[in-house]
Amino acid sequence: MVIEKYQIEQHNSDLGAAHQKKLDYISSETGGIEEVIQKLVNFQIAIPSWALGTGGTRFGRFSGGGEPRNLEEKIEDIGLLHHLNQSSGAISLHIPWDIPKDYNAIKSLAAQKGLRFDAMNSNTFQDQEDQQHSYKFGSLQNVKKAVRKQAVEHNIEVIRHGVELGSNSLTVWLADGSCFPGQLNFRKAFQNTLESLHEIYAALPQSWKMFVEYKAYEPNFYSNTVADWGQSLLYTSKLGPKAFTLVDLGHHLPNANIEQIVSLLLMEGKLGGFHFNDSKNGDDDLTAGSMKPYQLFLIFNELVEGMDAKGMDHATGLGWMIDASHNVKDPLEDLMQSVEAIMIAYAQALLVDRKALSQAQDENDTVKCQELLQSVFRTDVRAIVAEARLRSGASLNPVELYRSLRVRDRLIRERGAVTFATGL
Ligand SMILES: [Mn+2]
Repeated sequence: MVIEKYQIEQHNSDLGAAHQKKLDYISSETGGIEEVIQKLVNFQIAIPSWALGTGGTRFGRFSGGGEPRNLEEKIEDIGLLHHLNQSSGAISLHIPWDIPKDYNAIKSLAAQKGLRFDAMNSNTFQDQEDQQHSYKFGSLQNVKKAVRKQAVEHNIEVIRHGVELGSNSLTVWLADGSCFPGQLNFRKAFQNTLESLHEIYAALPQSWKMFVEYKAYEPNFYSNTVADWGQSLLYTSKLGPKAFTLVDLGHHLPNANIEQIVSLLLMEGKLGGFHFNDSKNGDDDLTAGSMKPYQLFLIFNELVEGMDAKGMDHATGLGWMIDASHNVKDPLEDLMQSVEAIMIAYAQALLVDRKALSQAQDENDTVKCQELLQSVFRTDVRAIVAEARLRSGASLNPVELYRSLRVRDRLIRERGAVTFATGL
């Protein structure tokens, strides 16, 4: 299904007067709004192919109905999303779940929807049917050379698919690790993993980046071979200039100071990309900003400060992606909420008075520092975010329009009530 331009225009016209009132108010209260709007217009967040179906837990999975059944329908869903918000102009594929049958057909479908191909994701955390060796005891870290070789070859195959589609980065997330003390020689596991990553790195095209994503625990519960930012940074430093650390918000132990991690990785020129989500307990894969919006703002505060210090383009300097998938919401509504939360945090971070903050820091004026950050965090910037959408030709209120057009009902009619998206 497609959303027609006139439907968006009608919706925007209905909401236009109320929106303008809010925008006028914030424009009168806050300076520099125009620049913020332009940055928001440019900012795009990639959607992973696996976020379009209802996620699940090891206990169960409940289909929401009308889920995309193949890569074409996943692209169609992200196209709908992008049409509604004009901020989701990229798709991130997972191999082997999303192997295209016809590269040109997939490329032209994505182009029609205004989408580009973001980072490619490899998968060595599951065994596939036709696979010779099992990843039960790890992939790139495995004590058996033949298993490592198979995992390396899979990653190189993922790069090949990405080259065909015009992607320019590979994200490697490993489930490798151990469940029990003594199971693994940590040093050997690290060295095996590094050697395997080197082989994959050697296959990267010139313009490509490799992102090494870390995760504190799960599915392994005693050790993870890329468990934290320090370990990821060790790998990426040893690999070379095309290797970067990727931060997934849900992959930290509770109370980790993610904003500090981001700041230091940026300082080292080793922060490559971001996976947004939110959590209460661990890797909960919840909607970005649904639990800890202040933390999301503080992270963006460091991102903006750190990227500006390096003269980086906010929109293209890092890979931005949502990585969330849970059991209870309509996935498209969930993604719209995530994108909105990210845009709000980004807009607020852009409004921080950097000069005043830096001065207050130099004067050890802790109270002033907090005032400066929290006065921005407590500013309602939703009209600025909506204005950026309006100027891009998107809808003022994507969730409301999505609901009034009964998009999910139409998708269920087209695809069926009990469909399962491929992947998780
Ligand atoms: Mn992730």
